[in-house]
Amino acid sequence: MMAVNKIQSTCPYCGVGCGVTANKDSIVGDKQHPANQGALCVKGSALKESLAMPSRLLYPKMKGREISWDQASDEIAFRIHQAVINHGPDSVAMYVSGQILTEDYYVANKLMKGYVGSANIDTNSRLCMSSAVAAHVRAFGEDVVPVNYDDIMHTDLLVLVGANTAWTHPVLFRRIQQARENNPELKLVVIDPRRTVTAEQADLHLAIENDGDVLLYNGLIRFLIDNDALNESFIDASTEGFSELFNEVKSERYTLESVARSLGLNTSDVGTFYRWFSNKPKALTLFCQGVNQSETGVDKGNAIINAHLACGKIGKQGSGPFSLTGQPNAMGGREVGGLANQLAVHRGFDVESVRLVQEFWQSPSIANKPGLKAVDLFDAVEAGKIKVLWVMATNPVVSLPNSDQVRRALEQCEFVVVSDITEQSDVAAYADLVLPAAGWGEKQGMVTNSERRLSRQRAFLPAPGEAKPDWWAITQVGQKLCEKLDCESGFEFKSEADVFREFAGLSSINTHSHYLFDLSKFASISDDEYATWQPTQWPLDSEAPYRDGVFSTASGKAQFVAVKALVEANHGWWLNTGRQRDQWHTMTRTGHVAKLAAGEVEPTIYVNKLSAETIGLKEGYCAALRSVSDESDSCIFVKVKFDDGLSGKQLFMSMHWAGRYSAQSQVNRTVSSIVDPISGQPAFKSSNVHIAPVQMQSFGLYVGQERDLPCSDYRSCQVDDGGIVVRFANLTALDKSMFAINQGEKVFRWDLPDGWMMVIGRQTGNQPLMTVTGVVLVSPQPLEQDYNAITSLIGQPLSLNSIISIAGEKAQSQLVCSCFRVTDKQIQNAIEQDGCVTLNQLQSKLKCGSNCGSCVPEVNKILKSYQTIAVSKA
Ligand SMILES: Nc1nc2c(c(=O)[nH]1)N[C@H]1C(S)=C(S)[C@@H](COP(=O)(O)OP(=O)(O)OC[C@H]3O[C@@H](n4cnc5c(=O)[nH]c(N)nc54)[C@H](O)[C@@H]3O)O[C@H]1N2
Ligand SMILES: Nc1nc2c(c(=O)[nH]1)N[C@H]1C(S)=C(S)[C@@H](COP(=O)(O)OP(=O)(O)OC[C@H]3O[C@@H](n4cnc5c(=O)[nH]c(N)nc54)[C@H](O)[C@@H]3O)O[C@H]1N2
Ligand code: SF4
Ligand SMILES: [Mo]
Repeated sequence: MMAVNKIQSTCPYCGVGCGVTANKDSIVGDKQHPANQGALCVKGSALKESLAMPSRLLYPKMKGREISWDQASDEIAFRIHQAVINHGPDSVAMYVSGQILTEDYYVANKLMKGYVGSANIDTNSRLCMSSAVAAHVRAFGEDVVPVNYDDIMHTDLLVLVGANTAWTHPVLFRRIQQARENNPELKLVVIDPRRTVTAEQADLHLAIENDGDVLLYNGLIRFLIDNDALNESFIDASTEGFSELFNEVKSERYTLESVARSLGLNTSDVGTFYRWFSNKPKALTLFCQGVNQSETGVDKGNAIINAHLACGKIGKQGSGPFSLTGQPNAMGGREVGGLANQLAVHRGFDVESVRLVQEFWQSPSIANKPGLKAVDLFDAVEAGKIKVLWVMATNPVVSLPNSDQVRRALEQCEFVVVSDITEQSDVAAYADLVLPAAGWGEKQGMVTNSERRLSRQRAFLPAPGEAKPDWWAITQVGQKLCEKLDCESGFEFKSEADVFREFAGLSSINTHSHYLFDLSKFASISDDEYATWQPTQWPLDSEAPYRDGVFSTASGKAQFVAVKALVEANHGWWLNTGRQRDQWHTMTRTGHVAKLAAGEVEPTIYVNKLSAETIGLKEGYCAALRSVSDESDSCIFVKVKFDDGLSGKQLFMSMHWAGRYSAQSQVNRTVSSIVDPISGQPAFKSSNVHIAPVQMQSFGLYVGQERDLPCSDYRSCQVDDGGIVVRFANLTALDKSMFAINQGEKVFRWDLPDGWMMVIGRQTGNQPLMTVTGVVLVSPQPLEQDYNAITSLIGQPLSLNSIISIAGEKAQSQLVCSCFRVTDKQIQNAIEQDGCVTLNQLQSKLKCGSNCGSCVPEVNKILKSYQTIAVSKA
């Protein structure tokens, strides 16, 4: 039976935009929501645990001192006004996020562009979607994703390019698996230099060279030409610019053999992909950060779109290029105009658009040229050109490239405001003024997902302390700024619904234009209609965009872009970065959830075993990683793990490590800030780096309750049930005396064959035995002890014998299923000893993968490895 007062809301993580039903006791998938029909991935199903967040920011604070909202908004409005008067509008900037709601985004954009009068408002979507946005604008004349999720069920070929969808958009991947079960003829191709869990599921994996995508896709155009497979009637009727592309792909480098050779692939594999794309009646290409986060990100996007245009596989059910959105409201931000190079509602800075927007806003000023893109914006902060910076719902100290530069920039900026839900975000440390934001579950508004569907996030919890929705905070500042500017206030919104109505109203400037984005029908919806809003897709009047073959350009024709492949071979080590299955970005929302923290437990660099051995890297030991570029001399220490899904000199590291979990090993300290020249999106997936083994003298493990530990050269912290697990390593030997003992504690220390151990106990109540509060192990070798076993001792009566035996247990397993904490070892045992041969059998025995299903690909992989052994033995 459904618990009472369940509220329909939307998951705050990825751009799939799954619906949830929630109250304070439970959060489950919403069966009615078209994006997920009840399914949730591991992050979505851990939402309830994530809400119990330590260190919530509760009050506005100015340099550490609590102040009122009135004082805070006074101060911000004053600082903005002074900066504008003394240094001009461009000395003020906002850096916002694809995780704020449409209403937040709308008022932020209005404040900056209409009242400060500068387009220096950029967003972390610059790091995420800006290449795809630019590719859409070049090809279609507007930032439009021309497909729906449901197309997955109606296609014959699915191509995933630079997307580890099984981990990053898991509920959508589940739909892909469903489509394959329904239609065994459906083929799945994955194009990724890494053999990911997603790639392992594919019919064909093309492990291309880094950034080889444009070459591969231009080769496809060449193949279509050579095999008379172009859709000439579509090209003639609905496109322009094919002849330039034709001229480009005439070059010998685009022949099938030449492409395969350059990309290190088999000619037959490339040929298979080309034939499938050409012969299958329908094809969908899903692409994500392996495409966008590149020096040639925009060109890659257009290379993919070119292929769909050349075959006419676009604007039809089951076909089209599908840019997967990263964040829950990256799409809503794009609709509002939250990128520095957009004005509002899909409009740019042409004279007509600037006039229409200002007329609608009746604002005292209007930005009439693009503002600074994220990387340039922080350069300007460092150069002292930005005097007031307001950062909202993003953690740029971790997520921007060359992040030590970002730290320097923030340190010397005159006035930094940070709106966050926690004081522990890395950026909050640099704020002069912090504003407590109401978080997910406490705030409400609209989000738009990858398939252009607007859904509501709804509040089901009270906001703690004086935390307030971000839109409200902006209106407070907006109202006070208007007083100073002596103009009519443009910020008299009483509710989210008020903001949404105005935003929808602004989109009426697109009604009789070639722009598709138009929500003006909702300009006067009632509060009640807004409150009961059900997921709604735009364009409102058709099933999907461009079904009539008419695009958003002035001519109505889609544009081919004659993209050129790079001819650079990289001979050094290169660093690919991205996501882990169970963490969200900079860990502020997921690092404290024990079941999500158990996936990747420390900052790890993945490397092919053979390549590693050539330079003396050993598994479990530390490596030193640094950028080869001159701009950064930061070096980070990381743990080495072998991964045979990486070849050659490719390294992989996750982007997540940050803050209390491991600020010192945060990967972007070594990622250089090379960007795509058109979109300004950083090339996070291909930094040139140095890597070398580093000789640590001691390795340590602490399991127990929070406490101060000695400084370490390498250190990470994993939150586990009932305590923390700290892993550390030092360039010098660690002595027992370096561990401080707190009052009331008793400590037992003794030597082990290889190192030493320390158990910390405390007398609780009138228990006869002490209770274990912590265990420290230190050794000159990497520790392989099973932290799970040690964790089980914490809080138990102190018995030295059991501690010694448990501390000797070696960990040999890797967590596979986070929901039920099932390891690979347990799955192997179930196969070997209990004879499980199918997923169903494993699930009835261990439950693995039977809750959210995110680990099913990994479970299947283990099953498959046994089937392979069986086949090869037969
Ligand atoms: N678990 C989890 N899920 C998330 C997020 C999260 O933090 N955690 N974040 C969300 C967000 S904001 C985003 S943007 C998405 C990102 O989702 P994805 O883009 O799917 O994830 P990434 O791991 O960033 O990178 C995808 C793949 O690009 C590959 N790649 C690298 N270089 C190249 C190349 O030159 N060519 C090609 N073809 N591929 C290349 C990498 O090997 C990697 O496997 O995930 C969303 N979902
Ligand atoms: N090396 C490398 N770097 C990358 C990437 C990569 O693949 N590799 N990917 C890039 C991509 S695609 C992305 S999207 C970015 C993401 O990077 P960020 O946006 O920097 O990461 P988050 O951790 O999501 O930051 C969100 C912040 O907002 C806070 N917050 C949460 N809810 C609210 C709220 O309601 N209001 C307010 N005001 N604050 C809130 C959180 O506590 C957190 O501090 O990272 C980019 N950086
Ligand atoms: S796939 Fe997972 S993270 Fe993404 S919206 Fe759905 S439940 Fe949330
Ligand atoms: Mo993203």
